[in-house]
Amino acid sequence: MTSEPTETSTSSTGEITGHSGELAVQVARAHGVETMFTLSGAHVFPMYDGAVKTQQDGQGPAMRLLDVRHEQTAAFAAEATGKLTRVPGLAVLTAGPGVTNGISAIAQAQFAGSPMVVVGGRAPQNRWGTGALQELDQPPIIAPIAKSARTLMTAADVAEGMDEAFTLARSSHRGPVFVDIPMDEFFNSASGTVGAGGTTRLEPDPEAVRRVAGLLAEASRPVLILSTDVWADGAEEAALRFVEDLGVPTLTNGMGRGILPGGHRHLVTKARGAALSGADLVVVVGTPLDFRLGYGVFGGPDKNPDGAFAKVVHVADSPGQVSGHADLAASVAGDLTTVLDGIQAAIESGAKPDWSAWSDQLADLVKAATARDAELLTAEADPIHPARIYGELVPRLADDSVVIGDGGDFVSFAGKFVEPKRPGGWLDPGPYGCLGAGLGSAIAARIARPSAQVTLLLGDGAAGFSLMDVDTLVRHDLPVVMVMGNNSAWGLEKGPMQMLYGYDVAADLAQRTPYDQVVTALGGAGETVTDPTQIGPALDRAYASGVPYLVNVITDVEAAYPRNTFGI
Ligand SMILES: Cc1ncc(C[n+]2csc(CCOP(=O)(O)OP(=O)(O)O)c2C)c(N)n1
Ligand SMILES: [Mg+2]
Repeated sequence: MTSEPTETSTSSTGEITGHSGELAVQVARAHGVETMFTLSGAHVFPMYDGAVKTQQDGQGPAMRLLDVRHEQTAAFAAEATGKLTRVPGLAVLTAGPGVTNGISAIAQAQFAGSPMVVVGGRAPQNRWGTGALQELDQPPIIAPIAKSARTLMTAADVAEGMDEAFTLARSSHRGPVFVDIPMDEFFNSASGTVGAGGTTRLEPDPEAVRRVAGLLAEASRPVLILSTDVWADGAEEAALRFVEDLGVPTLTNGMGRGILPGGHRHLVTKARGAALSGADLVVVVGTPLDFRLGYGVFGGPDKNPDGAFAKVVHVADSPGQVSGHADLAASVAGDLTTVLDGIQAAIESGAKPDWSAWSDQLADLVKAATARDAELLTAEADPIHPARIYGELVPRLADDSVVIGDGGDFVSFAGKFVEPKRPGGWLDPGPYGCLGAGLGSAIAARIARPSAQVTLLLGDGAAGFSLMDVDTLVRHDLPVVMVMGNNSAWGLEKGPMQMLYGYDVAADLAQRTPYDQVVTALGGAGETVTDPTQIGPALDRAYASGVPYLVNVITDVEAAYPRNTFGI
């Protein structure tokens, strides 16, 4: 394909003129976007032409076109890019089915607060209502699962509309923004201004900050929870300072994992139950008080010898995120670095609290749990216990590793055993829990962190949603190591159904399928492993291969993840 740079396209900031695709791409570039994830459709061709022109104009980083095999992969790749880079990911989806195929990822971005912009194609306005191909009014479908969803009706609306979309997506509380552009207007030209690409930051109420500091200073057994928005808001350094200087026992989850590197003395994730049951104050930073956190109720008569519930403080990046259902002792909303630094300064201006007895008690429990884990991690059972895979994988993970989980029980085991060394490298399904994000996330990670080790953990069930996009890894030369826990079942559904009914249906998959051969057929490589002692050598071959490589480990379907909640 050839495309001449037009004289009308100008630098990445300032006045620009061009067709809607050029305008939209220039705005995206001004916001720091470097990759467009897409699957071809004529409705969005101008976006491709806009990208090609950036590859020729020498005015800044070119917009890379990354074409995939299913729009869900494009949208999940954009979502993961938002999570990893903290710059909105960009997915470009063709009209109608292209857009509807991206909906799960948009919903996931809304649940996880991931900054992303989705540009949809749209049937031409000059034919609207007469039955053009794929004529679907998309914004009303997407509005409930996005920060904003609207049509940029004319080419003259595109530059400003796109700037608003990116600014909104990347401002607290982050999330997905959808725009579509009618096809006739997509090809039309107009002028517009491209700015430097900004964001907005919210100042917290100083009085609220002081109140939280007061509660923390008075607490005897506090626990801090650091989660996704701490990373998304760029507050990971403030959070680490806060924990180390004050000595507060801390749990991490979501993208917050790694803020305290695995093994850190104040990280008590392995004593989570005891920490949350025994705490007299739980300070939750950067995540909703949802099912993963017992809806914000900690302690109480069945958990705690003195029967007391913990006081709960909710710290959020924006007022709309503060829990409306939990019984809160205090809350504060705003830029999380400012909030954490403010609380710390207020505490340090008084007598320094001493939580060392509580902290030591939890540290002993962490030690005991680590010793218990060691047994599972070295299990020699045949068929292989999924934990053994992590026994082999964890020592091989690099400090800069990006670890992506797409699956059920197999990924829950990862949550238990993998403790990242740095923040921003752990991508799990999060509160939306959508299977199928795997290949899109892996593509995004390989691009966002070109020199990092990238590992995708796949359940055999989850793999079915996106494995064809190994083709994308191969075509774009994106080596990723995929590790599959293949229990020949939808394990996370089989176990609970057995528990509820004493039998299960619709939970078995074909037995011991050699999915590595699928990857090989698509141009990658891989192998099947059935002997626990062979997992390590297979992983070494995978990391050394330099190609998309699937280590397909056949595991024991009976080795279900021990869980006591179904997430409701
Ligand atoms: C899109 C989607 N469909 C269905 C589910 C329900 N679900 C959650 S976990 C799970 C089983 C996953 O199986 P697999 O990936 O093989 O992992 P395993 O639990 O066997 O380790 C299913 C079907 C879901 N979360 N997302
Ligand atoms: Mg499975």
